Amino acid sequence: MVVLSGPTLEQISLIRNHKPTFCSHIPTIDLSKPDSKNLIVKACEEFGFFKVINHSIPSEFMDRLETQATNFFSLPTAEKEKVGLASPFGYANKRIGPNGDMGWVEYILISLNEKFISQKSLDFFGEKSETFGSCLSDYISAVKKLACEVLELLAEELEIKPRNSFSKLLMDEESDSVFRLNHYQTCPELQGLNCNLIGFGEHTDPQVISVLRSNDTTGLQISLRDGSWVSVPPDQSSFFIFVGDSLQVLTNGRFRSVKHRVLTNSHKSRVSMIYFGAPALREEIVPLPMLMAEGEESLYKEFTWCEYKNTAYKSRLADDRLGFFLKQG
Ligand code: GA4
Repeated sequence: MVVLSGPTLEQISLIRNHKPTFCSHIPTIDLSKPDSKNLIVKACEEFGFFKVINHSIPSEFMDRLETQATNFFSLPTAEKEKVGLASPFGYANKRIGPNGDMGWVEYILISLNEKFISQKSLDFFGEKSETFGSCLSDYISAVKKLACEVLELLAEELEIKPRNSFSKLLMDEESDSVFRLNHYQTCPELQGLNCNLIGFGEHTDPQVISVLRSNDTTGLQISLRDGSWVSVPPDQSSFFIFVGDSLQVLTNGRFRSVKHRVLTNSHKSRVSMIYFGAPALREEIVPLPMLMAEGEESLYKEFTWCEYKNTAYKSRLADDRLGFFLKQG
């Protein structure tokens, strides 16, 4: 029997004798190739997930931010807490969201919504840490552009006009997008025990689209249509894209918001950076009329991003949040 000490460790789920199945067929989109549009649509329908290569974002952007993040996470706790304690924005260790979810992860969550950016994080990333601030803004502008490019390719392939029908949601000045830096430390107490802690429990992302980049450490898993979990081989030079709940609704269920989770690696810590592209709070999340066949009805009740986000923050990580908005059920 595995005996773990410490009150917080006991609250974090553990997977024993976990033998990861590596997914050999993660859809991979080469953005330099013209046939990518068609493959992106297929990947969004089948997996709600894909990997992007040849994306033209300079690797320095990723490397510089990773170095800044690693330096930040190696600071003493009291220093890290100066960013402000996450509620939801700021720094937190193990606590995820407001409803009791726990994971073996420490993170910084940053609002990109100009109206809500907290003064504390501005002080921290702006004045006190100019380099961190500038690495963050270079990186975020680049991944936001990538997210928009992907959304525009999707719109073209689906023959949605104008081609910015999805991307304009992220480009809106009041877009409520979020950025997250996660640090999954190794857990010394588990070394040699053939166990993995849940770093970030299973969930779908509520937003439109998420763009993830991690260092070269395993841990990310996605859930396939049959409910099985597969591990995603890490690739620090590529980006991984997730369809979020809002994009599932905008396509009336044609695209799949993918369930994913992160297990900790007992030998090597993992650092990931994720951009969550979201609409403005006032935006209605309804299927695009151009995607609806004649007589087709929306599968979902009408809601704004603000309403969906409020529901998300009342839910537990693993809840089926879209289920609350299904017309039938
Ligand atoms: C999951 C996706 C993003 O990381 C996030 C998370 C948010 C949080 O960590 O504050 C939530 C989670 C996420 C969904 C349900 C609620 C809210 C934690 C949680 C239990 C920033 C987001 O937007 O939703």
